[in-house]
Amino acid sequence: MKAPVRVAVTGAAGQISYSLLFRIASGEMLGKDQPVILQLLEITPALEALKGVAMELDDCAFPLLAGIVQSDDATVAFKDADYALLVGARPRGPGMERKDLLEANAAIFSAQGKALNDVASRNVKVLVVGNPANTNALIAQRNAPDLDPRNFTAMTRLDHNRALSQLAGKTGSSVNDITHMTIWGNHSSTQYPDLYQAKVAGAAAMDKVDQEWYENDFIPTVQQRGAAIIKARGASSAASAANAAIDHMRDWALGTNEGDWTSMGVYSDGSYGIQEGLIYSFPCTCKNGDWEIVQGVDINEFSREKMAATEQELAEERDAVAHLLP
Ligand code: NAX
Repeated sequence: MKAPVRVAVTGAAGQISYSLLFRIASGEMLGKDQPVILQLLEITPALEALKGVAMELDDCAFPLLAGIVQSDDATVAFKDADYALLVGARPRGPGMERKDLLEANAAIFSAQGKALNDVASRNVKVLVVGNPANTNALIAQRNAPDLDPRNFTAMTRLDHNRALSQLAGKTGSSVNDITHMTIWGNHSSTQYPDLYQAKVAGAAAMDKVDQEWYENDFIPTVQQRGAAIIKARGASSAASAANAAIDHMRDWALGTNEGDWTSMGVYSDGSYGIQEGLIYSFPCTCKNGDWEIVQGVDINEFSREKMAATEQELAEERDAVAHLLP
C-alpha cells in the first residue's frame, strides 16, 4: 500500500462536501491503492455539523481513510496538504451586489492563499470550486507567491460534463462516444461551450447537429444549467458538482484519457491570446501529475467572439478586486 496523501477540503460541512468527502475516502479520486488523510476546514459555527460528517466517515470504515483532521484554522487544515479542494465560499446574500460578493470572497480566498503558501506541500494541487471560482482561484494564487501559479485551478468540469450529456442526448449517442469537448473561459453564464472540435464516435459533432440548435439551445442550456437545477431542486447542484471535482482532480493526478482532453480553469500563459495571469478555462491534457493547455485548436470568428466575451468578464472581476490583490 502507498503512503497516505493529505487532502484538504474547505466548506466540509456543506452540501457539495457531503457527497465529495465520501468519494474521496473511497478511492474514487486518487485510486483504490491510495490512502488519504482528510483535513477538513469549516467556519467555527459549522464545526459541530462537521463533527457529524466526520462521524459518518468513520462509520463507513473506509479501508483507504487513514485519518481525519477537523479545524476552523486554515493553517491546520492545509498543513502539508498534497491536494486542496476549496469548496467553501460566501454565498450571495439578500441585497448583495456582484461586487460585494467578489469582495467577501476575496477576503476568504486571500487568507486561504496565504495559508497554502505558508504550510501546504510545495506541490499542492489546488482546485477552487466555491464561486466565483475562477476569480477566487486567481486571488488565492496571487496570495501564494512561493507556490507555482500552475498549482491553482478552477472548476469548469461540471460545465464540461453537462455539455457532454447534452450532446449525447441530442445525437442519441453515449457520453463514452464523445471526445474533444471544450469549455472556454469563466465558470459563469458567459462561459463558451465549444462544439467545433467535439467528436461523436470519431465524426465531427457539428456535422450531426445544426447551427440553430448549437447557438440557441445547446449553448444557453449549458450556460444556464446551474440556474435550471436550482429552479427544479430548490438548491444548487451538489452531487454533480462533487462528481466534477472528483473528475478534475483524478485527471490532474492520474492523467486524461489518451487521445482526448478535458476542460480546466488554469493560469493563462497567453495561449489563444487570452490575457496572461487570468484563470481561464482551456482544453487541457494531463500527464504525470501536470497539465498542459492544448495548442493549435482552430478558432473561428464565432468562437473568437465568445472567448473574448468571457475573457472580458474575467478581466472585470479581476479589476473589481484589484485593490485587494498583493
Ligand atoms: P453550502 O452552503 O452547502 O456549503 C458551503 C460550506 O462552506 C458551508 O458549510 C460554510 O460553512 C462553509 N464555509 C463558508 N466560508 C468558509 C470559509 N471561509 N472556510 C471554510 N468553510 C467555509 O454550499 P455548497 O452547495 O456546498 O457549494 C459550495 C460552493 O460551490 C458555492 O460557492 C457554490 O456556488 C459553488 N459551486 C460551484 C460549482 C462549480 O462548478 N464551480 C458548481 C456547484 C456550486 O454552485
